[in-house]
Amino acid sequence: MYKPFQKYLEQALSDNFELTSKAIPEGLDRNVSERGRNPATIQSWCYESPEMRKMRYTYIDAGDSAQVFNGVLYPKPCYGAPVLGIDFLSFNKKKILVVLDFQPLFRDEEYTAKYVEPMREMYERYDDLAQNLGMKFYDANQYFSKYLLFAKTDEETVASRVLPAFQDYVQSYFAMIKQAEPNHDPAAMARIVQAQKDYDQYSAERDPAHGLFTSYFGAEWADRFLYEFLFEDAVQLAASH
Ligand code: BLA
Repeated sequence: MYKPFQKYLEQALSDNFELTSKAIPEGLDRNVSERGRNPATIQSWCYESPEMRKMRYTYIDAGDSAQVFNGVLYPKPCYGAPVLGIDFLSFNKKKILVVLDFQPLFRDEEYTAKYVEPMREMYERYDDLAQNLGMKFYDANQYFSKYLLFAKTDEETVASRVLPAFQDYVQSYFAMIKQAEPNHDPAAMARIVQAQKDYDQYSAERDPAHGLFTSYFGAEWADRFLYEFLFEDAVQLAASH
C-alpha cells in the first residue's frame, strides 16, 4: 500500500544526494515471521550523503494484516535542520494512520522562525490531513512541529491525498537541506549531536512499534532493531522493557 511512497523516496534520494550505503547491523536488515495470520516481511535500507549522516527507512509487508512504511532522515551535525520523520501505517486495511513531519530538534523562537514557519504554506495545502488527533505515546510538544500531518484515513485518501502531500514534504525538505549553510563551529555542532541523540533516546523509549516487532520477531530481535538500528544513538537502560 505504501510501496509507491518508498519508490518515490528512493528516486528523490538518488536525484538529490550523492548516496553511499550505510551498513545495517547483521540480521537486522531483513526478517520474516510466520507467526501472524499472514507471513510478515520487514526490510530496511540505510544511506548517507555529504549532507545527511543517516537516512533510513523500513517497510513491513504482512499483506492485508499490516503495511508499514517508516523512516527518519538525519542531517549531519553542521546542519541544525529538523529530521524528516515518516510513519505510515495500515492494519487490516481498516486502521490507517499517517504521520509526516519536519521534526524540530529545538523549540526556541529563532529555530521555529527558521525551520518551522516556512512549512506553513505547504501545510495549508493539506489541512485535511492535519486532524489534531491526540497523542497517546508521544508528547505533541516534543519533536513535533505545529505543521505535522497526522491523520486517520482510508486507502483511497492515501493514494489521492497522502501521496501528493508526501511528495511535496519530501521535495521541500530536500530543498531546505540543499540550500542550508553548514556551520562547523564545534560548540554549535556538539549541540546538534546532543539534540539528535536526545531525539533517538526519546523515540526509542516511546516507540509504539516495540510490541509489534516483538509479536512478529521476538523480544530480543525487537530490542536489537530498536537500539542498534532505528535509534542507534539511544542507550538502552537495563530492564527498560
Ligand atoms: C504511532 N507508530 C505508531 C504506532 C505504531 C507505529 C505501531 C501506534 C499506532 C496505534 O496503535 O495507535 C509504528 N514506529 C512504528 C514503526 C516503526 C516506528 C513500524 O518507529 C519503525 C519501523 N513515529 C515515527 C516517526 C514519527 C512517528 C519517525 O517512528 C514521526 C513522523 C510518529 N507514530 C507517530 C505518531 C504516532 C505514531 C505521532 C501516534 C502516537 C500517539 O498516539 O502518541
